[in-house]
Amino acid sequence: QSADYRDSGLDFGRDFVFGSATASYQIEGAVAEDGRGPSIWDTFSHTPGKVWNGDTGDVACDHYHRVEEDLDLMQRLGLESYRFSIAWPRIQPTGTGEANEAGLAFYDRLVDGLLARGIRPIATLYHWDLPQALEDAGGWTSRDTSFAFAEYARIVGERLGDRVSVWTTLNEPWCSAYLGYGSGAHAPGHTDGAEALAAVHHLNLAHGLAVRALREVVTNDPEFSITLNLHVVRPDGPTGAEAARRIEGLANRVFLDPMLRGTYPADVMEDTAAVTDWSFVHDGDLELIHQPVDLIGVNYYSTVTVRMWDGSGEKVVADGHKDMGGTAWPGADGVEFLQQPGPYTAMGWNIDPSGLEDLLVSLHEQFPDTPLMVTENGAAFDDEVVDGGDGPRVHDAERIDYLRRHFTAAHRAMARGVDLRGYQVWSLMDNFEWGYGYSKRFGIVRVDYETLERIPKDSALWYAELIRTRRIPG
Ligand code: PNW
Repeated sequence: QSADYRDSGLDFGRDFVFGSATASYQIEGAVAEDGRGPSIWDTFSHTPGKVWNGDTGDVACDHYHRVEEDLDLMQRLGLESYRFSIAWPRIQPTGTGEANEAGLAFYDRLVDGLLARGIRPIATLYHWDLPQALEDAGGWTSRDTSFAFAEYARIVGERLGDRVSVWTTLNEPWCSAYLGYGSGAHAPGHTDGAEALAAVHHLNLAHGLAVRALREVVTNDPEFSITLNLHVVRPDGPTGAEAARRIEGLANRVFLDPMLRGTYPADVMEDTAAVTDWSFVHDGDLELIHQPVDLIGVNYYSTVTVRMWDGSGEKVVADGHKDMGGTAWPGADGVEFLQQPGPYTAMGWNIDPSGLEDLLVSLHEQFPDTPLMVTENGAAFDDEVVDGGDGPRVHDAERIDYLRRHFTAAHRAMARGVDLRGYQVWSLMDNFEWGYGYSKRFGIVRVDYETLERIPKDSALWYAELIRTRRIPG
């Protein structure tokens, strides 16, 4: 059992960048406005049976129309950065060709609104809303998508490349590849391990090509990064190390190695040889993927515990993924994911801040010259709205406790020498939680989906105090 991490008073210093994060499809709504084309998440969410309750992002938090109000909210909370994503189908409705001026203008206003309030823009180019037209041509199983992505990156870089502080190419390519094409839990909902591994490579290639394209057009010396949901894998028993090697390979090293070392892990290629021959990796691709990055973005929520299944009894697969008929782990059929000890969030994800400390320290040891940023951390809980006398209140003590413990973990990692530059809490507001629709609330601000009113939860006020004082509140 880990130390409880419930510290207060720890000082993060002046330079640490405290912010919060969202993503386009999860908050914007206005899916058919100003020339936006359809994305794979429009298609997926409108397909019966894919998303809880038939929820879609059609309206979401209506952020597209409430951007000024949301900017004012960020300012009131004292955010120093805002991590948002750009919807590719607003910029290029079919994924290639002419830029759509209205789409560029929206993000132009957002970035100017942030700068006017002293908030640093952290822009993610791809948080899962692939133009549907590109999916119809093969999506991430096609290498053409990587080259289309570089074109899109160039268009956005030309427009915003004088004002964005941090560019992130992709958000969690693990999810795009394995949940999108392997398990079927995310758009486009395919269940084919070979497709998932092809998607891994084309996402890696897209990252490299986009960094190269952005570097050519930006003018303000920003930082370039990628955001990964690296898995913190705990081994169990005598076969735990073997199982952990496989899962760390598929989840972590298959992204980190090409991007930061210019190689694919040989053991992962061997483990998956029966699934794919990796012929989608062409000569020269690894050099293209291996672009210098200034920052690794870390999304952290929880941990997994693994061992090899001994073939007897029912295989345990408590990896937290909805079973849509495929697998998120091609070539790792023999791995068991054990039920984690609690406590849990409303997602059923175990709460373990030691995983964040371990992950940050491990990354720092592997890549000592690359600074880190927590680009997502936060929790869904079943919030209750109560009458506070002068209006509705959400006393989300569990979320405050979750954040306190994870900020403590981050601080401990820093005390151990990790160069951690900032922390973007997921999420600024309740939003469309992918396959779970609006049933899971991650916000530090509540969204009333009837009135679309924003109500800062107690966690938002707690976070505002942390930002103001630089210390974890008592
Ligand atoms: C991340 N999984 O998603 C995303 O970057 C956010 O958009 C999302 O809202 C947040 O975490 C909370 O879920 C994930 O199944 C979705 O392992 C699913 C998984 C991991 C991350």
